[in-house]
Amino acid sequence: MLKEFAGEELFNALERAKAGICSVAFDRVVVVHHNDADGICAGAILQKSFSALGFEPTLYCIERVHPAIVERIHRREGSLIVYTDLGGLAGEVIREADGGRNLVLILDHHPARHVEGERIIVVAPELFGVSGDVFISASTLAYLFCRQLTGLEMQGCASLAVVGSVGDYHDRSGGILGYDRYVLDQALHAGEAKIKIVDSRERYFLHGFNEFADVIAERLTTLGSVGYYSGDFKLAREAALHGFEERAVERAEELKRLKEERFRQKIRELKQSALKKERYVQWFHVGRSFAPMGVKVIGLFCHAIKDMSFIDDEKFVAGFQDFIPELPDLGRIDWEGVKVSFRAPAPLERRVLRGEVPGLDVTLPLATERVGGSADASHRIAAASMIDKGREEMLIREWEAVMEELSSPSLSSAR
Ligand SMILES: [Mn+2]
Repeated sequence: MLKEFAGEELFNALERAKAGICSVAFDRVVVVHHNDADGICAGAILQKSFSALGFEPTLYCIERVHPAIVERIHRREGSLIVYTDLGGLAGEVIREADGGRNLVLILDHHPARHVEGERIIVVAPELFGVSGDVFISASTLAYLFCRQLTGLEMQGCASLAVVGSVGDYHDRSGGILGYDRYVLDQALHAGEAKIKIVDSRERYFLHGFNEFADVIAERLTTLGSVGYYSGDFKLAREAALHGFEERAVERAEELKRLKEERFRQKIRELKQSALKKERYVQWFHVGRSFAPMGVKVIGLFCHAIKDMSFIDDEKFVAGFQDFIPELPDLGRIDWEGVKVSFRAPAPLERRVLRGEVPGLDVTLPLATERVGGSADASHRIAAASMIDKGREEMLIREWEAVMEELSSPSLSSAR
């Protein structure tokens, strides 16, 4: 069924993964998933499926892959460790940290790299040209994998895949497409979902939740990312598997209010001259003042303020947030890091898109590399990186230098 729809490549990749898993003995399953709606739904699908196979998986929710985190997860041996919605580019790091003690499976829809190794399997549609940004979410990939592995159509899993796809905004063109659509069709056929057209856009009503997929996704992302350090991703996982209890809905609302309050407070501080201005960027550091919110939030915050009147709209906006090395369920890890997010105010955004100003997809990864950090998502008008704590000013200096180097002479003379 999938084979006809998907063609050979994904089908074969899933078959290879299944064969790899069936050929190795393990007594424990560990699922490592991202903390947004897509990652949480993918984790829930894997949990449900491995439970049906008689395993009680241990789940870890993380915001990003870092060697110190991976080492902590891979301490024991004899497990199957599945990464989902992250890890695509970190296969080498994971393989090294594991040292062949466990079997590793990476199921990711982000850009990915092949990894050579007998005990590591990477299934990443981007590797054969399928855009994970448009056609397949991590939840869809987890769903397809689990169906292939178990041979079962697990009730509710197709619905979860739809939530994950919508959570990653794969419905942004009016409805979800590609593999995500294929799984939506499964949910429709199973009577789990119906499509409603609202303002010329599709919305997916899921009977199991008695709610629309976009509403569910927003709640899951809020619980998982705003409530990351307070462990509210566990409530999100519960809700994904068994539906939303009143207290999960209330907690999501409470976290939303917490985020808004912290944002308002921070905006007041920034207006009172907490912004540092360089030639090309204005920047600030929130330290740990956003806790218990995870580091995804600094990006949301930069996005929220970038067009406010106290912002100089000719300079980029950059915000730093401490990565707290005390992780829920994992404990203290041996790394002190900082996340930095860059955004462009609207007028500058237009100049970047016209090619008059170098894009963040080029400048931030270059500067990040110079300070020994690692780039996260990098787009022309929005990008983020993780660097070691204490190198914030160094990163700003290097980024300014990169801007100087790449800015055209006509641009500098116009200033
Ligand atoms: Mn995703």
